[in-house]
Amino acid sequence: MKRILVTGALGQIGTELVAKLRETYGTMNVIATDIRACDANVIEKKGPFEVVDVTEEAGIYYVAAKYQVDTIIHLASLLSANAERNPRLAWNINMGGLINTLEVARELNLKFFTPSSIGAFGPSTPKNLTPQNTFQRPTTMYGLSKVAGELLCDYYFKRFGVDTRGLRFPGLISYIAPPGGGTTDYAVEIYYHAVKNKAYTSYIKEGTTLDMMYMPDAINAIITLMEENPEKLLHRNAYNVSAFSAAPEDFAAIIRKYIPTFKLDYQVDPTRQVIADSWPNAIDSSAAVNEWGFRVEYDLEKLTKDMLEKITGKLG
Ligand code: AKB
Repeated sequence: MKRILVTGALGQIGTELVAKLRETYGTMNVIATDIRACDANVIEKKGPFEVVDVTEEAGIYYVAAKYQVDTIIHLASLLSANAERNPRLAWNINMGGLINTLEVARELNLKFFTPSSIGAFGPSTPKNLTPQNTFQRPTTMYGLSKVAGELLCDYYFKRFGVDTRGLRFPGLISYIAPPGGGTTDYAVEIYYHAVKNKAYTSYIKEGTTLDMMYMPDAINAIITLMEENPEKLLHRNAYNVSAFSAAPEDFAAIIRKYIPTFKLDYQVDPTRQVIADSWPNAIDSSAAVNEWGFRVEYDLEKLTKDMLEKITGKLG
């Protein structure tokens, strides 16, 4: 990767990914794009930024050609809970945006990355040590857009030779930009509420275990995968990747090491609980480990210490 266009750059992943890519490849070589312009945003102030609506192919093509990029990292998408609220819009953005960016990658001969998700699995998928290749019959609009997206990326690779790559991300935890409309957002909220109120009401019920990862490990995984020799990538578009599995009470137990009076209670949101129940408990990341050396630095303990420190600093 030498010059990279990022869609959805103002989102949870994009904000941190753009900063890291600029540090690694040079500020002017990373073109941040998003559907919204945001004057106050640090991304815009520190390097190239363009407003791009991924449902319009011409706009993506124009920016990719203008900056002569060699890679597209396509992040713009609706997350699971928002997609359930607006299924038609989710289809248009998640599938329309993906095929448009893939077309631009095909036309301009660009490398391509887009994230899939544990949401690409469904109730018939084995819940524990979920294999790399297994049943994928998700029951959510988000999930089916992710499975279709994995297949579409396979198709563009096989049919047109586009160098597509992707990861099935778990819930991503971070303190810089908030997640927007996901099922796993509670795993971020719990830390903010712990610092501010020493209490959190979880919309996901006790005992619901899901895969998670800290953002620095997710960013590192994207860059490592994109830099890998393509011949090693047998499962190029949809590697299972996870750092650990945890339920809400597991987060609370570690938070109490730092905030002993922290209180967790529950008020379950049926929509997001149904989504969470349809996802695996713990996926198997061994294909990513074996094919391109996927590894993580943060487990739940280390992540919790860092999140609490950073949020305490941020909130003053
Ligand atoms: C969501 O909850 O929708 C996302 C995901 C796991 O893909 N964080």
